[in-house]
Amino acid sequence: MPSKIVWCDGSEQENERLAEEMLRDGTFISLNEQTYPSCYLHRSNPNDVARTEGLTFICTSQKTDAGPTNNWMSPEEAKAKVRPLFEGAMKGRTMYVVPYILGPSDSPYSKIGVEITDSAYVVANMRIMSRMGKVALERLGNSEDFVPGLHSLGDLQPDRRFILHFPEEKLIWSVGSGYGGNALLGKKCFALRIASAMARGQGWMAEHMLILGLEDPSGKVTYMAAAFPSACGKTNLAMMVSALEGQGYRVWTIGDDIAWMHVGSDGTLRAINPETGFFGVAPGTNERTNPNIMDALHKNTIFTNVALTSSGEPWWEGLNGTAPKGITTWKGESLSSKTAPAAHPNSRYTVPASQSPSISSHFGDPQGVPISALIFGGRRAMVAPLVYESQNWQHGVFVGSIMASETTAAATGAVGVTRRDPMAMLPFCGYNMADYFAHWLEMGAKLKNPPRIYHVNWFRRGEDGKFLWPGYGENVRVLKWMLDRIERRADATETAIGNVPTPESLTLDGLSLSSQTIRELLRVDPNAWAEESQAMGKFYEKFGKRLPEPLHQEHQALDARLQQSSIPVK
Ligand code: GTP
Ligand code: SPV
Ligand code: MN
Repeated sequence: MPSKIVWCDGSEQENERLAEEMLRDGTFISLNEQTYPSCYLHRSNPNDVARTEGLTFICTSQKTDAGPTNNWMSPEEAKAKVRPLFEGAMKGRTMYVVPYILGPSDSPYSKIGVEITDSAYVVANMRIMSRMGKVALERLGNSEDFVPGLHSLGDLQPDRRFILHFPEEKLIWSVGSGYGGNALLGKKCFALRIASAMARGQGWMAEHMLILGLEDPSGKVTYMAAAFPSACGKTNLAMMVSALEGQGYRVWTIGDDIAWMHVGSDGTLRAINPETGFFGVAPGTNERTNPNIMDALHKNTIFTNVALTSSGEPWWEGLNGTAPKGITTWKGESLSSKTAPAAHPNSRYTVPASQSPSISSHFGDPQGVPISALIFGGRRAMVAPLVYESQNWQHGVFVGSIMASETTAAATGAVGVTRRDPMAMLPFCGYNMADYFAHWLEMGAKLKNPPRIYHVNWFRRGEDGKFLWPGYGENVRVLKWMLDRIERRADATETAIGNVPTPESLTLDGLSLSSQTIRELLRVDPNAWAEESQAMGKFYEKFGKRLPEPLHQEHQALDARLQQSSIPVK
């Protein structure tokens, strides 16, 4: 029952009008017009600051089709429960109709969604994150082939918040949240949860992956896609300024969060980025860690839940030293030991991808880019080495399926708890994860030259608790090793878990790492991995008979290799 309905065309004028309205009603706070033109700060409700995985449901007629890692309700129960929350929810508000394309507008791999929302903030974000408005309606034409998404802020109370997915009818309902992946329905809800279920049926893949191109000194670009869990380094890796630029290695960005991958007519795996913007983590972002985004963030950017300096500029922990005097926290309070941190740990910027100096000339390529390497990774203080290579596709799928990572502020709940997060898709797989593993195995068989599969960990810590690896732009050294492996130039040591670089095979010149640190970074401890293997077994048990047999076999083979290499400790 909205008081007004607005069909969004995505135009500049519409965007300006919405911004003015939001400045008037306090949804937007203007930023310094000299240093941050057309940039705004939004403060979300303090109870609505991250994805809420506990309130996110996959609604399939059979519970087993959602699988043991998803929350489930039957479609009937879900609709009966949540429909009342939508009744009259838009009274006195404007309802926006937001048509959008995921993927390049001329790509055969792109898909259309229509989000209905009562949040102007959501509209402004969707305009940056997708090809929104007229362009989408034009592509849709008379077709009914689009994914409808119904969104309302409701009353923003967590006990009346639900993020519902109906993969069988390709439908999304979201109520009670205005934040990120809960509310920008094109992102996690469509481009990952609904799309992963569609992709399974149609023989393609929708993954929580960045896409980058690594240029070598000859100018050749090799494309890689990497799945790390939320707030574990995708944006930073995708946009890095390479520490080996002097040697001719550069990184180009195609995407920072989601990859849709198809088998091309030439039998290669081709990836497109369904999005057009970056919804990135602000804390920790600075001139050293991500100079490209720092460059991009100075215009046309929406900041959410960052702090505000007295000169009207955005600020967050890890930007530059300690908080400047007179700063206002993300909640609008003055900063003190009681109100710290100044920026919410999951504060974010929404910025057009085109504004990054690192954007690839193939960003909008309708055919996507050919992927030569897939990379899995997590945040592990211990156990996982800097990098290792799987033996083949099946082993690589096993490596992805047993990924684990420490939880971050990107979702509500405890931070720093190690959990299994297969392929970084635990919160995003729209169907039974055992079937998802089977789909991965099947995709390998369809590829003429399947990409090599790697695992990385930038977050291993030393005895002093500090990160052993400098990370960020230095991560290019690990990408270069992968490239050298693909081109059969680099050595590796076979271990129980996979191939680990020999210290000499890594390009480490210009880095002052002791040989002891390098050894520690690359160390595979059979005892620690034996424990890890038990945890994998427990995780696999959840799936019962549905778990594909090849993964059981890979797990047994790992155990056998570990037994050979370990010195038993009592
Ligand atoms: P989502 O947008 O939530 O999917 O996250 P993401 O995977 O894109 O994570 P992002 O690149 O935004 O990084 C999240 C946090 O990890 C930031 O605070 C970064 O500063 C930090 N980080 C990223 N890369 C590295 C790295 O190589 N080393 C270390 N130590 N920290 C990193
Ligand atoms: C993530 O949590 O993985 C994100 C941010 O990319 S959100 O869009 O809020 O899900
Ligand atoms: Mn993400």
